[in-house]
Amino acid sequence: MILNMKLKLAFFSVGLSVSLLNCTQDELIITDSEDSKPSSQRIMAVPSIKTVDFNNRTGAYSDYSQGEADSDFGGSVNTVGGSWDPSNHATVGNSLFRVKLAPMKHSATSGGINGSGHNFDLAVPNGGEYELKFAVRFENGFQFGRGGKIGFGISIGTGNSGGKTPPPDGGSLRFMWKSPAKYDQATNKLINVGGAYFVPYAYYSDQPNQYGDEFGKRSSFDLTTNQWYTLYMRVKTNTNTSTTSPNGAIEMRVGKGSNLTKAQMEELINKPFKWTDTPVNINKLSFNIFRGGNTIDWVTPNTGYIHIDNVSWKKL
Ligand SMILES: [Ca+2]
Repeated sequence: MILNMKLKLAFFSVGLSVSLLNCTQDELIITDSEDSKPSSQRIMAVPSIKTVDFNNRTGAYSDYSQGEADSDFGGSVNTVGGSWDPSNHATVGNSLFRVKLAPMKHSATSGGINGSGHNFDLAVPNGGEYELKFAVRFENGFQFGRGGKIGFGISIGTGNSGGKTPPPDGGSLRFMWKSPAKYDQATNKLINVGGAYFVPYAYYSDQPNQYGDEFGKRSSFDLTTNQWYTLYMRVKTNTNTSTTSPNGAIEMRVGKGSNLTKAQMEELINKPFKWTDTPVNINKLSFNIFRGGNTIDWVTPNTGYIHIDNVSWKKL
């Protein structure tokens, strides 16, 4: 149904005849029949199990093209919130993926989420349960500021994010990093600088507030720069709609080190969970790195970089 909606949107947006070359549940390719150049209309799902280590991207950091990313992830990297890499926010090199966070930007300053960082999503084969793991490192000199969205997440049904009203058939799970710091306009400095940490960040039908739920959970350790962390999440969608005995699940783990096993990581949350009022499947992985929040206290004066490595996902 989601693919059908995307198809219809593609028909409207192109305004030309399009041909559907290949359509299975796992793979959907749309091309423009009147000029065959690859375009943003192309939507090809990534495999249901995959590891991406960027070890083919040796040499110094350079712009990460959408085509290179398509090749590495095994499907289309679909832009979110604007075009791919509008201002060199995505680079690859040293066997890593690196995202730049621009100074004085948050999710609602000029350029939106891509003005602050870099964002895309990956269509995955529909499934009731996925797990996902990746490693992150804050580069030397990184100012944690108040926080932001970090790395890969799982999108359920129609998805939801950005403080929008929870739909009956959509949700999402991501990580954020946070700290007590805030940007102070009067002095052009960060104030209340203190220990940074990871939190869960979930949108679901019964969420208590407008923005994502952190469930009162956080990593027990303080984050430092130049240290690898592994982040793990598992989402099982609910097929019943019971609030007292839901048959879905939410699980998130974090740990210090790269490419940790699940057993080596600290459990942030792991419980039966109802994601949506209407049972739906997982159909996308999200990638978000940006600061915010949407108020000035989320920005930082300096440019910052976050490194990503060893991304893996699996349909369970
Ligand atoms: Ca690597």
